[in-house]
Amino acid sequence: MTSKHKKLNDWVGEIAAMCRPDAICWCDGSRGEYDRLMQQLTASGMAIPLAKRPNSFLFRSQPSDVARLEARTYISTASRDDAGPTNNWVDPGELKATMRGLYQGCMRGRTLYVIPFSMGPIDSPLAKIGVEITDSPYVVCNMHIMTRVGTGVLEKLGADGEFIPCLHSLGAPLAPGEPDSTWPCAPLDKKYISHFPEENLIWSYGSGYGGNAMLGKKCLALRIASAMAKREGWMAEHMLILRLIDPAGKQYHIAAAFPSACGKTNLAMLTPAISGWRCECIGDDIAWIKIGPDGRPYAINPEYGFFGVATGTSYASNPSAMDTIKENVIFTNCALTDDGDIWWEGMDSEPPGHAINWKGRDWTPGSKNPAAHANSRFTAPAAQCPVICPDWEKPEGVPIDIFIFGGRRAGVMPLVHEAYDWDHGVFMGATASSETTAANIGAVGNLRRDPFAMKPFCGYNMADYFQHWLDMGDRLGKYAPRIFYVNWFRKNQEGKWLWPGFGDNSRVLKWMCERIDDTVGAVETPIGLMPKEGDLDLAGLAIPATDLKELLRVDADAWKAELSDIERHFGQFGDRLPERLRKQLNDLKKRLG
Ligand code: SAT
Ligand code: MN
Repeated sequence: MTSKHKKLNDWVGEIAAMCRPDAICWCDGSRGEYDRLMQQLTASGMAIPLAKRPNSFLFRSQPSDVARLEARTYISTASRDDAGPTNNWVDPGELKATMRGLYQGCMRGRTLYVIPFSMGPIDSPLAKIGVEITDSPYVVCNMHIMTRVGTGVLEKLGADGEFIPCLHSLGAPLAPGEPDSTWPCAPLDKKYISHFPEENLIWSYGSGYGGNAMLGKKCLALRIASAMAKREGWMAEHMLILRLIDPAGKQYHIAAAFPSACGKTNLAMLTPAISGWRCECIGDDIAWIKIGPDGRPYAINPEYGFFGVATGTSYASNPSAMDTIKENVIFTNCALTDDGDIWWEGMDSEPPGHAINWKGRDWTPGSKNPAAHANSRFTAPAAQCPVICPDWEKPEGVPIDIFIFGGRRAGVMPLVHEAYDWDHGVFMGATASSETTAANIGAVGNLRRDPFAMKPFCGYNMADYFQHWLDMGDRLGKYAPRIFYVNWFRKNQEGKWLWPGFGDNSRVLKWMCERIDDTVGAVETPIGLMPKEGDLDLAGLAIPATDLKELLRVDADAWKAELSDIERHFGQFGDRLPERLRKQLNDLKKRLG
């Protein structure tokens, strides 16, 4: 099969000539196709069917291929400055030459799959079409869940529609008769996740994991889309989208940006601890936002599934996620129990007496190695989420009322503060910070500035991205969402978390809703507007008064110490940093005295 689209057919032909696969398969996105591939993967030992979860499979990656690889991720623009100081850059000509060398014959012994996919509901004016070429059937199955795949996409593409070419190879050709490994991939120094935003092109080589390989997600929907959004006047953000409904039935739509593995999926599927309030999930990772005909910002979730962190997920922390992953799920790097189920640290159940850990070895409780990898994942259809919003596939999206930024900080950052105005909110986003997690290869727990949680995902110069946020605020005017900053992770002297988090986070969201309805006031502090004593709804929550005080304390000395770090952070952008953000920094300095 080929398509009616000459440019697409030519591209597939060109890639096949370079990569030399044994066969070419055009994916139709059907259930039959998924089942066939999973059968093959099971037969070859890569997929382990789970007796306890219908149509669900466990995969174990190679220990070197367990997360995103920021050090091997490139934004390749003609001018280095256009990628900016927060991205790795190599000249496009040079990078393509290197990668072409790697791609030569890289699919020998394998099948080349062509995956036409839509990011966003196919009929949405905000949707974009991509076509991924991959030699990984595991990636095909994940793409089936994470994006809208198949013939409907080719129909929309027609003979000359626009698509974003996404090339992926495991970088592990097979000689005739050579047995395959259960997780083929290339060595670290041969892995590349490359983006050419000036021509909307993605080339990934050598990794089979997550966003390195399912190219619709971080590569297309964030890195390439952010650059397109800048050019076209919309926004591609690393944000969950949720609908909060108050006891009277009033709806509020919230989009929130946190770095990977900081609880986005948990917040997106929140079970409110306050009575009468409900939450519906629209997306857990990415928001595409465009100004609608009425002037308000409308958001869609471009994805079709969740690629959530499994480790730590439990009925206590996220019951909706647990109910989402009962069937039709791909698990990666979880532990396997003797009765054919998965397990990970932090799951409600007692640890199994024996399991096979994510490396495929025997594991018993007390073993010094974890059973599941800290970045173990589930890939599950969004439609299976019990609190999925009935409007989650609305082509025009939902109108956003509130933006939230945040990160994981043991100190300094209070539970919540509100921006004085849009520019101040952009400053909060631009200076957002977090302790690093296992979602990226590298040290865990180091503090880093992660502006708008987009540091690993912004496909152009971050300073220009800041300017884009300022421009969008100017265009939105009175319809600009209010901006808040939260930190669920503040700790006391003993290193214990002060805030219970999870369902109790609804208390903080309620305060935000009351702020936008103007039914509660706020205290003006040097860093922003904060809840007045008694304004946070704490009914039914036994939290010591001293803990609450500490959660809402503005530590002026610690903030003053932050200023030099913010200055250093801004300094890297030189003249490209918008003047309006420099002014915000000076204003903060003045307020801190
Ligand atoms: O980039 S991934 O898709 O592997 C996950 C993440 O970082 O949130
Ligand atoms: Mn993410």
